[in-house]
Amino acid sequence: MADYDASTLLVDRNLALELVRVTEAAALAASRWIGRGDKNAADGAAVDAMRKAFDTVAISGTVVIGEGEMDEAPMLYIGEKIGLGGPEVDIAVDPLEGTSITAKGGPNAIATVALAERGGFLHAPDIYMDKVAVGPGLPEGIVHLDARPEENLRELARAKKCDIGDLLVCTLDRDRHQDMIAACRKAGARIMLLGDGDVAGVIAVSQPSTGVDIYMGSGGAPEGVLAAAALRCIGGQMQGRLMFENEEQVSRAREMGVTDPKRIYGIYEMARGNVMFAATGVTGGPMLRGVQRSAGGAMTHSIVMRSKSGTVRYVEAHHNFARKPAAFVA
Ligand code: VTB
Ligand code: MG
Ligand code: MG
Repeated sequence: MADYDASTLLVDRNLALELVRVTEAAALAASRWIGRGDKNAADGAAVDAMRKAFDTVAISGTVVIGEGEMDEAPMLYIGEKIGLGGPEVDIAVDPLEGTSITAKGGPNAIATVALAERGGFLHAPDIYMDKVAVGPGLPEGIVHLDARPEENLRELARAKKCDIGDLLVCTLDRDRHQDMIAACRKAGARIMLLGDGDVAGVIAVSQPSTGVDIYMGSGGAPEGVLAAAALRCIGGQMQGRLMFENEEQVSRAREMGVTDPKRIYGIYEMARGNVMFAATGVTGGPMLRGVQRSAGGAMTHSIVMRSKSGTVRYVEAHHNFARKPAAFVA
């Protein structure tokens, strides 16, 4: 059992549940736009609602993974101070992870937030990150970003005492993954291709109910940090490497504190110290159900967890719009 200080514990615990309110608000707002073909409207609604919800949370937060730079994003931009006042924390947000999926009514869109002590998150620029992740309970270093897909699959199958054909790989359905997908298929593995949403894709490795054994491939770097925060809480291994496309991106990242552009980050280098993670389903997926709207209300399904205790909570909330403050009715 870990030592604890009762007052910090109370703050942490309450904060974790406050975070769910924040992701619920974003998911409820985005849910109005499911399948309506307008991804920007869905995203805007989620950002707006999440920003408002943060005003009621007792933190002195600084956004470090957000919606962009101050001059290009009106809200939740990098460096923005949020919260009612309280412990100094860093915040990573993706108010709607899966804008296109939401616009099409596809699966796996989530509203998500992570929180760390000051300086806890890698300040990931908005570029791609190459990622590999596996679930908890496996020998440390069992998979590696520099290993070929078939090597990672072989090692994973050996550790899980199964055939490669029993393994399910999850990745984004992108042309840039063609060679990796071909290598996995040649090795005999099965693949789940996602339209979008690699935060949920990476987290899936830690959840037996999803059937996913390994995540491979490149996606957004900010999404990589959010996924790392989640795995810090729930267990599992992940490596990430920023994928720079030009010198300008490299120097921009240097300004944000990235000293070695080729570095492979482990999970603790992306999300250090005590972290918390919350997500609410917008559209349904294997981990979270989507928002269900009905007359005068809605049901949301969320996950919230803390690295310190390792407790994972699923929260099913029934919202009664007639009794919610007007500002939070979406
Ligand atoms: C992924 C996915 C996101 O961006 O990170 C992806 O999880 C990466 O970019 O939902 P590409 O779409 O260019 O591959 C999103 O699709 C959007 O943030
Ligand atoms: Mg976003
Ligand atoms: Mg995103």
